[in-house]
Amino acid sequence: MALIRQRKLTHQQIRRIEKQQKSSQDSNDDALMDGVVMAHYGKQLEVQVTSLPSKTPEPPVVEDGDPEPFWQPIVINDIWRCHARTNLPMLATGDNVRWAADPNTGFGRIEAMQPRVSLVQRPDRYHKLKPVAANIDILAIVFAPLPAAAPTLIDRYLVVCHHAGVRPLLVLNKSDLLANEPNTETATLLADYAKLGYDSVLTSVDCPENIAKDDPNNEIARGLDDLKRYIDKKLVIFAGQSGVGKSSLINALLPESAQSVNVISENSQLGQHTTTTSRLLPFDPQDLTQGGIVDTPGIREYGIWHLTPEDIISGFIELAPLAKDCRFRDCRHTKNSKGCALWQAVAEGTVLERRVENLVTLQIEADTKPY
Ligand SMILES: Nc1nc2c(ncn2[C@@H]2O[C@H](COP(=O)(O)OP(=O)(O)OP(=O)(O)O)[C@@H](O)[C@H]2O)c(=O)[nH]1
Ligand SMILES: [Mg+2]
Ligand SMILES: [Zn+2]
Repeated sequence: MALIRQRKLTHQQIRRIEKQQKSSQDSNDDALMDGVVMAHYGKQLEVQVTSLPSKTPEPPVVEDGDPEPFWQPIVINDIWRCHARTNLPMLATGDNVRWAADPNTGFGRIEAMQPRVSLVQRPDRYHKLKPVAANIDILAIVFAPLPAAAPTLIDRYLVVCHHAGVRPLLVLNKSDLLANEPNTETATLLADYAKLGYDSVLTSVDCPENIAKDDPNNEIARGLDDLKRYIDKKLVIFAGQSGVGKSSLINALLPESAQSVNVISENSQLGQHTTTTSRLLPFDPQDLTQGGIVDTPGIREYGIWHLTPEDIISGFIELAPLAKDCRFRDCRHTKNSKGCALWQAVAEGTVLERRVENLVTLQIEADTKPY
């Protein structure tokens, strides 16, 4: 049908239509620019300007005596309140977007989402999967000698990382507590994960005076610098149980200036700062390529209901390749499972018993979905 109708048009008509379509496309494209989603407030988002539109909008000409109309110039690295086109997937902090700013209103409109390199998601309290943060490079799993580390929680985060496409980094904070009273349990825990091939670092925020801070051989004093090196130019999330020092670490890593945010369109009535789920705190607010920290309070209570038992075992990197040797294909890997290759490996001392136990616990949790 379309073909037949097209043939009835003269070549001249077709050319004219194409030209019209192209010019409207061009004027849209001219207004588009790159941006990064910095925070999320329900239907509104904050977007930082990371490139300027190819055609800068001209401010209106004001006649003598006329009141100055509202005009928000588009300036690189400014942050704008935006709405997103309704046909876009749900956007998250860290998303790279194409968007247009309207200087007459001070509001922007997100037109497109760029492909994501990673996506951390979690089920909300209605068990609907929500994006938490996009394009995260590293999830720092923070634990400490006090409150005592929970290996089950660490394993859970490792599964989450594996599934989200994010690299885990184990951070044993409050390492100053180890100096006076070596806590073998916590130190062993870190060593166990390092043996599995995970990156790990010892940190201390409250470095006591008796520890020589500038001694290059002092592992504890060096900790924050090691951490900085790992997360340099990266987008990072901090996760871990309450009281391990996530906020302390974040404060130590971010220069004062990065934490105050300057948001355009405060003139609007919609300036409520309440229900933010996560916010990107850049290491350098003038250059987002330097990376930063995505502060997400919600990540602590991380459910894994959206994952299948297969997803979960693939996050146990040393166990996943063994499972194919279990006698039964539907082996549940519980302690009394006949011919379970994982328990065989435990007996031989090549894998840790607690890892197999955690695997089973998490698989059962994923299998008994609450909905
Ligand atoms: N000794 C010691 N104490 C620390 C260190 N880092 C943090 N703390 C203390 O641990 C307590 C908890 O630190 P926070 O940074 O609030 O912990 P958090 O992980 O953000 O806790 P939530 O916000 O509840 O999840 C505070 O009293 C800090 O002063 C450290 O490296 N060594
Ligand atoms: Mg905190
Ligand atoms: Zn098995």
